[in-house]
Amino acid sequence: MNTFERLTRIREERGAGYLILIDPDKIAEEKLPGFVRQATEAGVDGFLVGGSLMMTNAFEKLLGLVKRNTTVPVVIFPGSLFQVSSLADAILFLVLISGRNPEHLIGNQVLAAPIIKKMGLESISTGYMLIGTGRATSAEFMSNTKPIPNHKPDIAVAHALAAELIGMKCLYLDAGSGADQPVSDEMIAAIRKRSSLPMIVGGGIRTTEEARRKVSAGASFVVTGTILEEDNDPTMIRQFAQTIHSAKVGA
Ligand code: 1GP
Repeated sequence: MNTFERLTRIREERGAGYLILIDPDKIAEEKLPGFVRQATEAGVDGFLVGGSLMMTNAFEKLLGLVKRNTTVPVVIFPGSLFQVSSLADAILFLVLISGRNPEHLIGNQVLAAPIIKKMGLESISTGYMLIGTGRATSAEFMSNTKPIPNHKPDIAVAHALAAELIGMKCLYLDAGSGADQPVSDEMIAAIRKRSSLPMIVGGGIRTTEEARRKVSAGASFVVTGTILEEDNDPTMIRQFAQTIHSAKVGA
């Protein structure tokens, strides 16, 4: 079973899945193995590894540490061409569809594709949408794109449908790491009404109640990063996992 099939099975069996984003810049190397083991025991369904700005030169080393300390899927969430490695189970092959920057629509993909192919790394074609919910985020600044306004669900729906018709396998709605507010429930619900593509939702999710609402609106996977960097308490991870797995799934 490949990683996409494993993630699909999680969605089928648990309704929705819980993913933790590990930004290699934000966690100390010595804390990483213990954190990953605790999160795995606490019920996380997978790890995303990456960041829109990478100040460390130890991306691959840290990715290897994550991989060696867990049994759940480890998927690269690449912020740049430097974040490609065969140590992961798969990579989200992102196309930044909310933007109109050709480098993130096709330029970087052309540069990365031959390398990913040669590595034999599983690639999950993902329509990535940045949603603007407040102050500018690193992802917005670094990608040099304008996010979709959070109060414009119809624009997001049109982008999601375009991704589906192009043949992408997955959507990622991201308010950006550390965003003031998460993606609105209305936007998630509007997309879910029109598309059955798996939908990853992240950025600015700080409470279990917010995570529950995202699943009820139609998110297939909820991502948290910043909240655990601020307080990496395994009890909190367990609560997020339980809430996401028991939430009523939006249709
Ligand atoms: C960002 O969706 C992720 O790409 C996670 O966001 O760090 O705000 O939880 P946070």
